[in-house]
Amino acid sequence: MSPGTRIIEVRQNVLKQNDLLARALRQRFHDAGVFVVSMVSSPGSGKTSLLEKTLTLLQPQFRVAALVGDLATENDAVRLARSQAPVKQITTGTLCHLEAAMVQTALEGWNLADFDFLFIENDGNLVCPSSYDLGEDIRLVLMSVTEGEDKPLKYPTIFNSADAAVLTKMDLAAVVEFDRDAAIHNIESVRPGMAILNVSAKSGEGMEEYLEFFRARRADSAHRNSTIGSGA
Ligand SMILES: Nc1nc2c(ncn2[C@@H]2O[C@H](COP(=O)(O)OP(=O)(O)OP(=O)(O)O)[C@@H](O)[C@H]2O)c(=O)[nH]1
Ligand SMILES: [Mg+2]
Repeated sequence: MSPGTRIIEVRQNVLKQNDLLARALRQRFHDAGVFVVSMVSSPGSGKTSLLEKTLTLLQPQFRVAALVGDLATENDAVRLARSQAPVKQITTGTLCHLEAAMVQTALEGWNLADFDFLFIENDGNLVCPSSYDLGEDIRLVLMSVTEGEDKPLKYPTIFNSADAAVLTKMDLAAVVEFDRDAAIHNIESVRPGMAILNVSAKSGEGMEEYLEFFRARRADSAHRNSTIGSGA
């Protein structure tokens, strides 16, 4: 057996282990009635800014909580905690993504039935998180207007692993001459039919539609679960 083959086997085992844990987590989330949204993007696309606003705006109506991954620092947890929602930081050290086991450990001490929504902000990275299922109901891939319209073409795997794309920092779109049609065309060419939302955490543009997307997807999921539960 060549050394190259051994590396592939180890990686497959790690992924299989993660998939099994993620499946168990997904079942726990469904049993507890919590709708789980994860966010992936390159560093600095605006995940924490958008999530802080999301937690704040959803709270009058819903019970929300968040986990946030970074290689180092508690900075993002400190920012998210300003929303008054329960928040935990996961530091991944040399790893550039979250894994289901990290989520499972971070959830210790929380009663999932206390939450309607759990958000998971992944490490800022457009490559590593794509292969790791975290048991989430939906995965959002964020792309800020300052990154260039070609990111879906350069990083197709992460766009393929996500359920919806969120174009962020829309308040800067004109300044950086963001070509929205080209960005949408590129997303569509990688993942036809993907839901695409436009937001600015700074100006609040698009936030209502963005929040409505979650409310609708959570309601759909609750309906599906009750139909399955009733055997209908
Ligand atoms: N103009 C503008 N700036 C934004 C917006 N959202 C985030 N930013 C800025 O973009 C920078 C990065 O934002 P973060 O929210 O920390 O991004 P992130 O994706 O969480 O970053 P990492 O967790 O490090 O990957 C900060 O300086 C934010 O103030 C926005 O909607 N408009
Ligand atoms: Mg962040």
